[in-house]
Amino acid sequence: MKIISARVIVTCPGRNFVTLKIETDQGVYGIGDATLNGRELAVVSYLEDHVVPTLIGKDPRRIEDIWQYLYRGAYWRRGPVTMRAIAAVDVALWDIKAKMAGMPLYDLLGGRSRDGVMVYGHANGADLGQTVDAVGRYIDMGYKAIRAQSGVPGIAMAYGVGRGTLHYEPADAELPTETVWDTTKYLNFVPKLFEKLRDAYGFDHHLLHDGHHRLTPIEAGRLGKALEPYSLFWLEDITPAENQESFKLVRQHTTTPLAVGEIFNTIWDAKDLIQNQLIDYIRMTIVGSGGLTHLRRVADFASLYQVRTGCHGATDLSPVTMGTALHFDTWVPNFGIQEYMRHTEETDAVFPHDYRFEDGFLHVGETPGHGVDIDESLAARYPYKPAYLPVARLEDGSMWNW
Ligand code: GCO
Ligand code: MG
Repeated sequence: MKIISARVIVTCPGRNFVTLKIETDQGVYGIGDATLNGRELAVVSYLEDHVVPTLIGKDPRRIEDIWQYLYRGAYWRRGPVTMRAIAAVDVALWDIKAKMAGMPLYDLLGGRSRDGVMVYGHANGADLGQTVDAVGRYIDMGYKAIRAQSGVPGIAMAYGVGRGTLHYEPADAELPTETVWDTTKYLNFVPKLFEKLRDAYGFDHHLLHDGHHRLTPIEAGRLGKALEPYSLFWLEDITPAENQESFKLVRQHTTTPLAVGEIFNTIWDAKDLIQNQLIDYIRMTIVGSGGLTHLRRVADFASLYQVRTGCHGATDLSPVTMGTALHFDTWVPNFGIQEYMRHTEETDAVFPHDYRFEDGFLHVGETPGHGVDIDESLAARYPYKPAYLPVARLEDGSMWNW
């Protein structure tokens, strides 16, 4: 069996997606996601100029060998561009293998560990009252777990606050929008938000919050401690994690569970955090972390330390990543939760898929492979549009973390 072609498809049905389609001499094809929000074309070039030529003629069944070839063979290891390109190839090959086996991907991975995948949705509002209402709407839709982000008094454009009710899309400008950040205002506000949410809805639902890398470790510890009475499912990316050791400081001060990892690319970004039990959930997902081949190693390693998974699932990860992640989630023994930001109808039409939401859970279908396809003629109707994530500055003009 041989790979006869590998093509990169770029489409923008409301937002940009990069997809790799690998075709074989036996008529079976596989699809992988390679989207890197705001830096899409770098991955397109990496794939087209440096990866695709090496794939032609290879045996697509040799997933592990091809992974090692692309990882070791580049000499330059790791990084978001490289690992997304590897992920796209890897997922397309798993898709092919599962189709050849006539199995849904979760079966090939080892079979079901659960009936459904608990997901959390994004509730956000421009102020406290709107956010409380938004959480109520998610409860009405049947969600068991909800992430709450709110506009903060005195901060003009807080992270996580969208314009619509269901679809939040931060990469919306041809050049990065500049936002202004103030930690004091944020720290004074967030505990009030969760106090109100627990007053309004009680303790039966899981509540989550994303700090989006804004705090220093000691500020993160303070916030975690202040939120303890409201029993969060997790506090996410509460401080940057380039220095993994800095989470020791956060941990010393709070029992609020911690989640991190959406910007990690390999196990090396998370090794110290996991083996020192400095986090509770690892947020790496398929597209960001070299595909299934690498992510399942991360999950196995994490299981030794009772760290559970919590795959990143924002809209900048295409339905291909969502579908593949759901197969992974259905199998992985140390599953925690799956993020689920709904894609727009336009995106769903370009990527037909068989996963479905019901009562707070997502369910994979039984289609052989990962169950997500791409409608190429529809995709061609939406050409690439440059779109950047915002940046953040402090009130005095210094650059900060968005
Ligand atoms: C999340 C993330 C996203 C990111 C986005 C960047 O928790 O879902 O923080 O909202 O900001 O993926 O492209
Ligand atoms: Mg996040």
